[in-house]
Amino acid sequence: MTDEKSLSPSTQNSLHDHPPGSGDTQPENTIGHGGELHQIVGKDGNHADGAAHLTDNFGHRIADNENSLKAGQRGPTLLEDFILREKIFHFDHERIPERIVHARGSGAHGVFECTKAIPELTKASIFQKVGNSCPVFARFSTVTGGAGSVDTPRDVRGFAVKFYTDTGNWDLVGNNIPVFFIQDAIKFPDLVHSVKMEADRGYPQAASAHDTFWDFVSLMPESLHTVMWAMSDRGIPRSLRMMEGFGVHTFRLVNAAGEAHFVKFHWKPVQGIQSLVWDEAVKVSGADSDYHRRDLFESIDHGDFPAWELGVQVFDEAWAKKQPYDVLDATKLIPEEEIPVQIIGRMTLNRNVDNFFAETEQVAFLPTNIIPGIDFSNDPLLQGRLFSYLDTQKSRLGTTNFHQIPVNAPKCPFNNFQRDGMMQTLVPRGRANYEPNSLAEAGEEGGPRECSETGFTTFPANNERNAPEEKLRIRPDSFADHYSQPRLFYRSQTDNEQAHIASAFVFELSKVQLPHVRKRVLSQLRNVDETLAKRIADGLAITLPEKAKAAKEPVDLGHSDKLSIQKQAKGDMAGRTIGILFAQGSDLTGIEQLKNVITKAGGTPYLVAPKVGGIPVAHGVLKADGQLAGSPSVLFDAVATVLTPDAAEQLTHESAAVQWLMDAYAHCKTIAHCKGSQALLDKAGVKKDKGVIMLDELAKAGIARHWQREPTVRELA
Ligand code: HDD
Repeated sequence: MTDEKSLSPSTQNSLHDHPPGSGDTQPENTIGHGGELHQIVGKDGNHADGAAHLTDNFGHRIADNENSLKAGQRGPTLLEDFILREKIFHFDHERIPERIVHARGSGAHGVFECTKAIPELTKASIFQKVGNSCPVFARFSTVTGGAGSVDTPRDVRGFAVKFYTDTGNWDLVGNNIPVFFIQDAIKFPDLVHSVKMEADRGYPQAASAHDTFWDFVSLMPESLHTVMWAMSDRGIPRSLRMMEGFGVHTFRLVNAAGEAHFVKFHWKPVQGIQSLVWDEAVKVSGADSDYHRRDLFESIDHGDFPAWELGVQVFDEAWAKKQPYDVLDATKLIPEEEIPVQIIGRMTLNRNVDNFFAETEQVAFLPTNIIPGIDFSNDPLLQGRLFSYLDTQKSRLGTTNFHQIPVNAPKCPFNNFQRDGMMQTLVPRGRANYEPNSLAEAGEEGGPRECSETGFTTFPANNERNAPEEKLRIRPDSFADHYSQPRLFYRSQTDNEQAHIASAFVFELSKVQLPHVRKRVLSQLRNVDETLAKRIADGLAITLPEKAKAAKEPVDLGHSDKLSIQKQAKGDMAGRTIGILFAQGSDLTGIEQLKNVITKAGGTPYLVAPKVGGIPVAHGVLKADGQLAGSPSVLFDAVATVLTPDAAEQLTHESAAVQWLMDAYAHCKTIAHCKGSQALLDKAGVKKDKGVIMLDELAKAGIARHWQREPTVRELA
């Protein structure tokens, strides 16, 4: 145990004593308590096999964990059984309120490293020198569904990162989409109520395809831009590792001289961006409802650490004023062609959580967690968020002391005169719990003091754009153009991506029961792009309604290639999983060679067979990683078949095998096969194209999706 007397005031409140970058929160098998750490597993008295003694919460050893205390052989259970009561009492209270949004999430620890120093832009200590680093905790989430919902609905994804810097925690609480549905925080409860399950019927879960969401967005044209993104392939990411992240709002960077620039934050996945196709997302939900969570956990577990580059778009007030949109409007993005993204750092997630509840569930992100050198802007959405998050943590975590939970505590010293409260775990000493005090003059500990040089100071900005004095409940005119940027987004997509967007609208609106809502969506979309509106109307077999009156007529903003996933696609195998189907008699050497090719390229081979326990192959016995019916091809980025003609023929009578290839083909995946597999390919309707290749061509061909195949396998809107 730590010698209490030797603790300095600053270390008294520090729950952690690890160097930045270690990614650690606590030594193994310890719990934080009173500012010190107590070992759960004592050195003495362990069982012979090394296991610790089972105790109750107060350290009393338990002799029997199988039977409650009863009056006689078959008599009633006794109230005096404190062991039973404590166990059930604790269990009854295991759940805490789930997040009202972003309830379903997956998190991991890692490290952030500065790769480009920007002292001219910010005094934030982390960006002063290349190589400066700090631990991070990242949590990715869906927005709409409950904590137990599936990973692959069409939805925006949360992308929240907590940087434990040496000047305090900085939380960048963003999404995988650079814009947001609403401009003013006062509309957030309405937005969320409309998209979550409908209030009377309690469904649909984790889906926007229902009346109330489309009713709301059709009445709020400002939401159209984010709706376009959500209807695009961005709304169904292949993996949490393969999506971009955005801070969304315009923030400020402030340098040591007190000069400020506006900034937008971007996360660029080193793994590349990749999405599912809708049919695949639907099937993945059934095949593996934890698809994203498992993928993140396993990639970290295997040492294939996901990484993102942190980028910034920096601009000043003068540039901002010249734009046809307002940079304080969170429904607008700044095209990268206008202001390029400069890469300044890299985040690597390298450690899975030890305990999901303690870390991923209890992590509390606060946009108010900001560090000297970074500041807010007057974006009215951001301003509302600055209230909301602190509030929600109190209701989720039950106490104002949620900052003491290890995943939330800063890794630098923290000291103040905030005291007491529920679940207080710190034990401050002395009587200095107020300030100013002169106790130090009497030789007592006087506690911490403010520091005007190093402390956080707010950038003394003018009220951007608006006259300062009046109190107004208004939307500025500069927020009035709701259509130009959705148009820019739509027109920047490939033909095939545009078809996906149109089909997504058709799907969602086909689930809408209220005909006037469908019509209103279309009347809004006519302002974005007439051809898109027409495609959707055709897909729904309804007539195009009148165009909605625009608050401000849209302008043509051209194209931005960075808004398209397919224009930035990476075809390599790194970080991807390739399913290999084999059966009795398959060529073991061929399978081994294939596995080598895949592993060498940084991919993961996954063996699939009709039976898992080991089947005879030429020459040997081979165990599969997954059984055919439980490992559909939607779980893989590409597939390969190594089959004898006899086995292929036999599998033509197995619907799971036929479906395996049919889906891979319909989802435009690479299919590598041997000659022996032909019968199965034929049965599945797989036709030769650039993506249907022989096994030995895989290394060279890579595993990009073959979108030119799509019109032959699917009728898109
Ligand atoms: Fe929010 C959670 C992202 C607007 C109120 N939000 C939450 C999370 C993310 C975002 C990633 C999950 C954090 C985690 O993993 O624990 N939210 C955003 C973005 C927004 C946004 C990118 C717009 C640009 N949010 C927003 C507004 C409000 C909230 C306007 C309220 C006025 N958000 C919340 C919340 C949550 C939350 C209710 C639920 C759980 C939590 O905070 O910790 O306070």
